[in-house]
Amino acid sequence: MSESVYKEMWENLNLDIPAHDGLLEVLGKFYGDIYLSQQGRLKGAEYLDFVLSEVHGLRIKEIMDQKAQGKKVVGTFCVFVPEELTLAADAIQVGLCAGAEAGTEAAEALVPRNTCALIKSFVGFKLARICPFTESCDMIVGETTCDGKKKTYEAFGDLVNMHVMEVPQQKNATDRDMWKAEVLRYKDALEKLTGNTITTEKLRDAIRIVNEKRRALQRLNELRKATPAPISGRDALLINQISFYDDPVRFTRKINELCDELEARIAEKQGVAPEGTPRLMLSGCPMAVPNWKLPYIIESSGAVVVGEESCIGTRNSRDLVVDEGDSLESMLDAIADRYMKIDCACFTPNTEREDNVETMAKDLDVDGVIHYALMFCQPYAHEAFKIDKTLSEAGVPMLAIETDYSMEDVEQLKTRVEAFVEMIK
Ligand code: BJ8
Repeated sequence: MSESVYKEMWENLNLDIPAHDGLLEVLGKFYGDIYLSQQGRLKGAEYLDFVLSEVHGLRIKEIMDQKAQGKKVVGTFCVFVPEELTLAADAIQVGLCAGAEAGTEAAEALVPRNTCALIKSFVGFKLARICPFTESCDMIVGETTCDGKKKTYEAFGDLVNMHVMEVPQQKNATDRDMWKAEVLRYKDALEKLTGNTITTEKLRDAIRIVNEKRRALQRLNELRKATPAPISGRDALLINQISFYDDPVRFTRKINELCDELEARIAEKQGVAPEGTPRLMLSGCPMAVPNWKLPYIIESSGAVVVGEESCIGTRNSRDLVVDEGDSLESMLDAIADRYMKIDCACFTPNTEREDNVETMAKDLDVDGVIHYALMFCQPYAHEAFKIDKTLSEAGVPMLAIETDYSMEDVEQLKTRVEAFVEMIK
């Protein structure tokens, strides 16, 4: 990324330029070590490399150009925010990554120290002024999922223009009614922000765009059932991460091209790791860019990751909005229903997740599951016990890991992962 070309844009976004330069340098090195060092990558991975190399450059420029034409930008932290509505309001939706340690000291003046790394990261990125996506947002949407997030939004709301969606904790009829009301309240907030009306036609087009994006991700997941594994877990994770901030139509086209290449590779029995390499699945908390630590450790310990049961993974792509166009009211209902199926650990009870993990482990024919919880994340740490029980009854070994974004525990994690891989071989 040519810094001189974009420096003025970053300055206009009020970024802390020296701190931002430092972040890009670390990110570039990290990406080189973890991604560019891989052997036998797909040609389609050039798209991933390009998007990553231009993540704070060309993509931000595109967004700023669209903003100059009157478009609004909406930032999100959670897969509960219906992208269909955002697009139907002619706005741009971006996931705000929150996958790296940044501005931690400043963040800890706003949230307790024993808060998960993801929350500290988005607060830290804002306070340190190093994320051009955050700075380009006209509205940031939070949600009442875990306690850490919902209490943080109270303080975060003093720093940015926030809209908080109330997400139910259970899935009874009354919860669904409340969620539908929240979907409508979000629609109103978008219409107010953009000055645009969400019409039947616009919502129909938006649903189709987002469904197509999810279909491309579903196609990718399907292809990952092949043996030998045709794509690394690292690249597949990156695809899921990019799905949150690249243009959705371009993303869909590129991922479908990449899937064409995967199909050819599978037909020739080619893979990224030899047949017989232990196949592992990740399950748990989302891994936001550039949180590639655990997949890298796993794939340098003699195993390959073939699935991610997470919000930056199948939890975001599993379900489509079933109504692609009858009436505004029926599409809004279909959106409410689709998002109520999300099996986030913030729900109680959350037996769907146990069923989904078991089904996915069987479908992908995995040799084991690594359950990943961020330190201080109560919902996923609790569910690790249930997932372990479900998997052990299904005969699938599981390793539970709790970690954060620091590199201090890499050696210790590597030892545990290597022992697990050895055990399941
Ligand atoms: S739908 S998983 S994206 S809430 S790791 S901040 S839960 S303490 S991220 Fe999530 Fe939406 Fe659920 Fe998905 Fe809290 Fe846990 Fe931190 Fe978390």
